[in-house]
Amino acid sequence: MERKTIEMARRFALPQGEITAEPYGNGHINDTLCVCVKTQEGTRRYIMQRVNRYVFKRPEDVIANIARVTEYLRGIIAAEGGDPARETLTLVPTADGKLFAYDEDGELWRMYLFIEETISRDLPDTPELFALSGAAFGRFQRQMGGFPAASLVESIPDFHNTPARYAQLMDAVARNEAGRLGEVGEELAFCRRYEREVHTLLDALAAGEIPLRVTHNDTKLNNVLLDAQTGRGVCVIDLDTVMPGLAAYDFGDSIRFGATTAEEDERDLSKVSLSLPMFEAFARGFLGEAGQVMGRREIELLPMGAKLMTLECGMRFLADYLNGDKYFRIHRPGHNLDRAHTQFALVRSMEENWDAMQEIVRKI
Ligand code: ADP
Ligand code: GN1
Ligand code: MG
Repeated sequence: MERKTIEMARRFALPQGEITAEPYGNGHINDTLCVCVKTQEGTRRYIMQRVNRYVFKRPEDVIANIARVTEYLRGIIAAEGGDPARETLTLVPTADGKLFAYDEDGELWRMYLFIEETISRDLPDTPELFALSGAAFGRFQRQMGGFPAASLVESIPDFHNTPARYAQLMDAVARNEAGRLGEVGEELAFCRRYEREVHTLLDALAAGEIPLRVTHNDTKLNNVLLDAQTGRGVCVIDLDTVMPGLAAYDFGDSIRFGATTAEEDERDLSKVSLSLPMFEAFARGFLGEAGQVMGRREIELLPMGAKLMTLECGMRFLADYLNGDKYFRIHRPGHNLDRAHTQFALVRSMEENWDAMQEIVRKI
């Protein structure tokens, strides 16, 4: 593997020097490597990724989206006095000027400049740091405000279409591909209670109450790089799912992952609950940036975004468990079922804190 990845790395336009590569990060989808090149001036680092072709059926479209979005952001960041090489991703071209390379198995690889002196987290350390990540995702949405949304390819159709995700779960139930249906009766009963509520956001869109925007759609805390010194959100990464979407998706997915008291795969469910201080901190950070361009109804629906994104992610983990773990990378048997459990526990906790969540958003 090491030899193969180094051969792959050599296809990109890197400086002269000895190359090493190591697995990197905690993403569930792509294979990520940190590539180091020892040059005469010192070591330079890069992120090289094999794009998951089960998840992304048309990986070249994903690269095209990312190239357009990062180019647009570079212009905005420079105009706002920022540092485009640090505040958005930079694709490294291949020696023959393409933004990706195929290996002999037909898998697509890409490379980014490594953004140095940053950290990424799976749980926020403090509400203050979480507010800074909220500001970064809110800023991303504000900066993308003028981009022609319809010109982006939908890299995964119906990605946050929660009713469609519900239907996919029911389809997985009907197929029972891995023979695990007997184990998940309670979990399914829980999801069925939401059969109507899953429509709330898309109904509001259809009724013209909220707008379609360019959204990131995968706003996990570990998809923003924080400055190692100050904790400021430096760069929003993992742009594979940037597509037309709703503000509530980006807000909600961040809350799902970061405003919880336990990791996404915690087995002790007594540890899982919504943290209201984290919720409030993120909402302040996010609305401080994105609030400038959002409407009243859009803001009101943010708590619903948190609940539906959490439920939806739980349904996706559960469906993947039923399908035999084909989509999300797992590290132990039952991993996707454990992940589904934390999501449903968090939805329950949100129900218990529902009035407080609404009140916090109203107050801000
Ligand atoms: P996945 O889609 O599998 O989640 P990501 O693109 O999020 O893959 O990358 C996985 C991890 O690699 C991130 O959480 C982050 O820690 C790190 N990472 C990704 N891109 C960069 C970059 N340009 N500079 C530094 N670290 C990065
Ligand atoms: C995946 O790629 P990563 O690990 O940042 C997934 C998200 C899920 C998340 C759950 C393309 O995100 O939608 O919310 O796992 N990304 C894709 O942790 O499906
Ligand atoms: Mg990621």
